[in-house]
Amino acid sequence: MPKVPSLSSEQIETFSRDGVLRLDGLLRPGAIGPAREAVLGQLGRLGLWDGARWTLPQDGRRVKVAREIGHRHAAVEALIEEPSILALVDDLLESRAFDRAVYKRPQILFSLPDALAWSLPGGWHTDSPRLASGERLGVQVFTFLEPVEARGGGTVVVAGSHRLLNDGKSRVPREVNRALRQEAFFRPLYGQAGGAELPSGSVGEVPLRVVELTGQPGDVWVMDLRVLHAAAPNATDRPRVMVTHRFLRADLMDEVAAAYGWAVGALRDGAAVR
Ligand SMILES: O=C(O)CCC(=O)C(=O)O
Repeated sequence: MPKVPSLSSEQIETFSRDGVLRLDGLLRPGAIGPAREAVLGQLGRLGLWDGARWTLPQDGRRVKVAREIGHRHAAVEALIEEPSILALVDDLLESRAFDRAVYKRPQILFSLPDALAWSLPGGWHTDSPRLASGERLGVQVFTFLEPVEARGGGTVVVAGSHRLLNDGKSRVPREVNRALRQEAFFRPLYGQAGGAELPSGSVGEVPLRVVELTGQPGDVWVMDLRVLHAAAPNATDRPRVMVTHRFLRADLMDEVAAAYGWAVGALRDGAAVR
C-alpha cells in the first residue's frame, strides 16, 4: 500500500509536547459516510434517529452501546484500515508493528444528552501502564460520526499528562491515578469540585491543560496512551457519536504483561489492558 504523507515536524512536536493532536478532515467522506450510516441506522432501529433528526428518549432511558448499537460494523472497522490512519499510526509508532490481538476492532462511544449544564467529570484514567522503559505504549485515535461541539460529550483529556511519571518505574493505571492525585493541579479532577471551566496549570516544568475532543465527521484526534482522560457529560441537545481505537506497540506487550505482574506472553492471546 503506498504511504500517504502524514505528519509534519510541527505536528510531531505538538504531539510530543501535548500528547494529543487534532487532524481536521483526516478521514475521507467516502470512509466516514458508510460508518456513520451503519451506526445511525442502528440508532434508527432504536427509534432515536429518523434519517434527519434525533428523537430523544424522555424517560431517562440510556442506550447500552455494546448490546443496542454493537461495535461490529464492517464500515466502522474499515476506518482503522484507512491509509490516512495507518500512516498516522506508522509515523507515531515509528514504523513498529502494532498488536491486533488485544484491541481487535474499534469501539463506538455514544452518549445521549445527560446534563443541563456541563461540568468536569470524574472517572479520570489511563488505559496504559507507565512502563519502566519510559516508552509510549501506543496511541489512541478518535473520530466523530456526528458533529461534537464544546460541552457535547466529547472525551476530555489532560494535555501534557503523558510527560509525568516517566521515572523508570512501572506503574499500572491505578498507581498512576494514586500518584497524580497528590498534585495540586489534579485534585479538582479527582475530587468532587466539578467546575465548568477547563483547567490549565502545571506540575513542575510540565504545562497541563484540559482539552475537550470536539470536531466534525472525519476529523481525527490522536492521543498518547499515557494521557489522563475521562468520559464527559453531554450538555447539548444532540447525542455524541464517536469512534475510537487503540494501537499498541506489539514489541512492548511483554513489558506490559510484566507491569501487571502477568506471565510473559499473557497478552499475546488478547487479554484486555486496563
Ligand atoms: O468518551 C468516552 O466515552 C470515554 C473514552 C474513554 O475513556 C476511553 O476511550 O478510554
